[in-house]
Amino acid sequence: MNFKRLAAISACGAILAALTDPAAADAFVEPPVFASANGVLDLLMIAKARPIPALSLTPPGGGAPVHPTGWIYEICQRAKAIGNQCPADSSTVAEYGGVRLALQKGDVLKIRLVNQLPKLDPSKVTHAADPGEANLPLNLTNLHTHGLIVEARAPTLANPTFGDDVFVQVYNSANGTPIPQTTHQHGSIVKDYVDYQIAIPANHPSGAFWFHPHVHGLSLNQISSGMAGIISIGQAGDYAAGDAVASGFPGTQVRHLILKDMQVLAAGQIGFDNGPADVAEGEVLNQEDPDFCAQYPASASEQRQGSCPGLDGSDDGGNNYVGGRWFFTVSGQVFPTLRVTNPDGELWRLTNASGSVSYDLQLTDDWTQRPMVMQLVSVDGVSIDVPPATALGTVVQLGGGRFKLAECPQRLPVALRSAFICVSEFTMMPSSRVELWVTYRDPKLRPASSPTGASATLKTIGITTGPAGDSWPAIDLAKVQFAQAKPRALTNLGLSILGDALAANQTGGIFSAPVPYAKAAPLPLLCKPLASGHRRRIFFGLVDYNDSDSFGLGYEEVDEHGAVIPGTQVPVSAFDPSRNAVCLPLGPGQTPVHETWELVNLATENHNFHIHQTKFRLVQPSAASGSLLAPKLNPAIGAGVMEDNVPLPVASPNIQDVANSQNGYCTIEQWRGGQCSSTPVVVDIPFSQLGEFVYHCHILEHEDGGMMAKIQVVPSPY
Ligand SMILES: [Cu+2]
Repeated sequence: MNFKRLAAISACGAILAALTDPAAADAFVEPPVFASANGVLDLLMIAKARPIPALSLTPPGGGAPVHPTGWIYEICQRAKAIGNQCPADSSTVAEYGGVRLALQKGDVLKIRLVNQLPKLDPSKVTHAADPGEANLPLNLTNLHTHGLIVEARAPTLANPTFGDDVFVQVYNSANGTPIPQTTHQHGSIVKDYVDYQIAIPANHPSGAFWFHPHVHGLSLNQISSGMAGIISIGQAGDYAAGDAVASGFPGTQVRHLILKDMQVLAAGQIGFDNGPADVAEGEVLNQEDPDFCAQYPASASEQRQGSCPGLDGSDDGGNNYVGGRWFFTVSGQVFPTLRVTNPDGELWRLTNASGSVSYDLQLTDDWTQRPMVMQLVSVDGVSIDVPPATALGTVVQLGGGRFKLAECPQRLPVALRSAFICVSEFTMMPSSRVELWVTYRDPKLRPASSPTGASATLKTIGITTGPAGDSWPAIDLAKVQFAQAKPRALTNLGLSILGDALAANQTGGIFSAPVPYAKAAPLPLLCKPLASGHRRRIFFGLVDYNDSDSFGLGYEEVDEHGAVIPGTQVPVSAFDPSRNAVCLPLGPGQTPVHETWELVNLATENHNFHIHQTKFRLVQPSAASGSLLAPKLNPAIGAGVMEDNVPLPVASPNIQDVANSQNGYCTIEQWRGGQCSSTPVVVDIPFSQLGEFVYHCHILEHEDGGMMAKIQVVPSPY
């Protein structure tokens, strides 16, 4: 009784909000698409500053709203460009929300990236005093194709373009000349523009990936200012079909939800790492502060539709953000409305393109206030392969503990390759992607026609990343209206998934087949295969536990009994691009090589491990060979879930020092001595792409702060 009354009030509230809040009427618009043709997508992308009309701040004294100036990509087809400029017509896109680059397997992605970013106020640049980082105020940039399994190719005389190489630095010469750095030089320095040529392997998985800048020290600034877009390879129909009709799920029913956030300041004075500095009305705080807003609304009357109000944190030693606003957009829109009208539902591709924010997402039914159930289709761009007999606990482990599983409707007596995996909540740390099939469901969770007025709210319910971590706010991100009246044509209970996670590991798949472009070459000095049975162990910690910003990674190699190999140990150290933390060759005949890595979190805050140019699988060293968690993947059993980023659970110290005097971080010695317990996350990583690349924490505050290391994969000598 009470329940129904509450529901009525809340539905009424929603209608009121729709009438009074013009943003609520905003129908969701798909990101603009640049699609390849005849095997090539050739673009000009100009990184530049631009006001964002969708975001506005009303000055406290009234007056015209102020739009923050973000950094965006102006993009056009290269064939239409005039030199390094895009034409001033509708074929040029320059949106904050991000575009989608639609590619097919076997395509070549060509991008000329031009840097026209503004020079930065050195007093507001955080890492410019770090080794080798004196040039950061010049706002150099570059590009990384996150999640793509492609070569990290450096230029040669024969081909002066770059592959997916994060070590190139593009300077805007209008901002001044970079000062040569004697230490930690990050790689090639180029002026004004750079040409990328990224070949997508013919056996690359279909799915959802993204691109963003990757300059060490400025990644957070540039991504939180808006610089990111998404990449799709192939079609959703390549791996997903309705369970009623065996034809691919239509691309017209796929939505691309790019999650970005931006902290917009009111005029005043803000404390930066280098001290206090004046900020203008509408200025963007591109070193994000998790304490910009209160984590939860102060009262039930505080509506957080796509934003939250700045908080006065000065009593706790923080900044006063009153008058400012923290925006959380979906593909560039503040609290858009998604109308789900097709009776067979929609496939949602979500990308966390925020710099440091973690989201804990739910789709909450507006009547019942309960999380709705959605079918999990892919994780980090690769469709899952979970055979029906898989235990649910195993599924959670495979997904890195990111999902809250929900009951699924009974599966039909048909031979679906992958079980229905249903989720009601999913955590997305920075860079994470997920694909979900969304449709209205009846109380038995079966897909059903939606009653008139059925709606839901896509929201992040707020998440704290451990005792020493950050508190990310609760925000309503989008309104969802269901109008699914007609009979379903493709689906009975869900989508049938033929996961690329499996295909990638089968004969001919990218993690199985010889690497076509790799040619035998002598091994460089200090580069050798990891001995059979050995594992690499990576520590996530602080270089100096007295300094909470001194993020770094440590390293050691262990044998099959867990004993550390003498001479391999590297203490927790900040990123040094001049030295390889890891170097390995491909296998004989230029075949992909699998390695087992142990990821040890020394912190009482979560980190988010990410590695370039590949995907990995969570494993359990003790799992039986018939399990999806077995250290060695058996394609006859299944491939489970392949990820490119995974949250690392927090350490639990049993000594007070860690919280009291070590900024919440254990030392390697304390972990080894048992004063700090932290169960390693163990992953099986296939290496199939050559080049110099990185692994790092994808919380960009941590990455920019040094929690990154370099790895090189070279050809096999035979
Ligand atoms: Cu981290």
